[in-house]
Amino acid sequence: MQKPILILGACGQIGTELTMALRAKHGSESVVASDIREGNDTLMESGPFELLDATNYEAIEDVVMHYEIDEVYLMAAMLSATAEKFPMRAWNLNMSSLFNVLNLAKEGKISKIFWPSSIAVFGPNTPKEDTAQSTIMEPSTVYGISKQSGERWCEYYFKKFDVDVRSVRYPGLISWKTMPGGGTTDYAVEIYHKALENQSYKCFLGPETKLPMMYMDDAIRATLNLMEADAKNLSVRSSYNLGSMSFTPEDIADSIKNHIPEFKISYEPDFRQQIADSWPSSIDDSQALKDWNWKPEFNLDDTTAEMLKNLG
Ligand code: AKB
Repeated sequence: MQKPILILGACGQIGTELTMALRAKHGSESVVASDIREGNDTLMESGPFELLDATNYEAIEDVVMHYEIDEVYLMAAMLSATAEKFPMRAWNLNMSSLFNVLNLAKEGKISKIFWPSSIAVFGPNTPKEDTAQSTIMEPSTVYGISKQSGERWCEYYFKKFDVDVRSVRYPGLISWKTMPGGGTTDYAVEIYHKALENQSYKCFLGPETKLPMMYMDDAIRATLNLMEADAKNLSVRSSYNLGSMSFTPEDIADSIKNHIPEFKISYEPDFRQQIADSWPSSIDDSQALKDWNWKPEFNLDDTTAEMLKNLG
């Protein structure tokens, strides 16, 4: 039987779907959702929920003890675009929440952690195409700096204290159930909403900005597979590169036009262009394939069909 799981940041874009997937797999009562705010009705009504601030160690510890939590998924974070506006708040949230769960594991109060990293750990000096698992990493964003530091700490806690922490570097994630908030790749979700509402979208990135992206179902499957993998097969304890598709705003617009021929895209790049320009265009995820058999299933056209069907 699955020992109880806690999700911190369960009401966000990834947290919502991850909670539902874990509840479907292990039973609702074994999966405690938590967030600093309430989430959608499906999430709130399908199992236990706690209002919880991921930066508050004692509050997390109380919930861990109360439910006898064994595994924690830390999904609370401030993403790239918002983090540029509030650097200290982003650093505080992203780092103190991570230390809280790492220290709970170090003290033997929980036994397994999932913590998401991001393609934002790479920077302008990183080779852009097929970016390798280990390469130049000089992130130029607040968010990227916090994720890269987080990766170092995860590996450190694994090596020094035998903490079973597992991580993937998510690319931009595309989903229809919950909106993303504060990311640079959010355009690839907004565009589907606007295509259905107005048949037009003004993109905050330029037409040729190619970024690694992934449909949410693939991201959830990757997360569950990594958490179930045999520990002895895992050679990376910082964070695994995770690849799927790469496309530009022009490509996604073309894919939408196959369904909505009158769709029009225009471009007005803002400060997020510089963030996107510092990130890779495509990812080499061969280590994830080798260690835990990672294979994506959705390409851009599959994603477009799913998004328009479910939002329409
Ligand atoms: C963001 O755009 O900040 C995130 C990410 C790539 O980690 N979606």
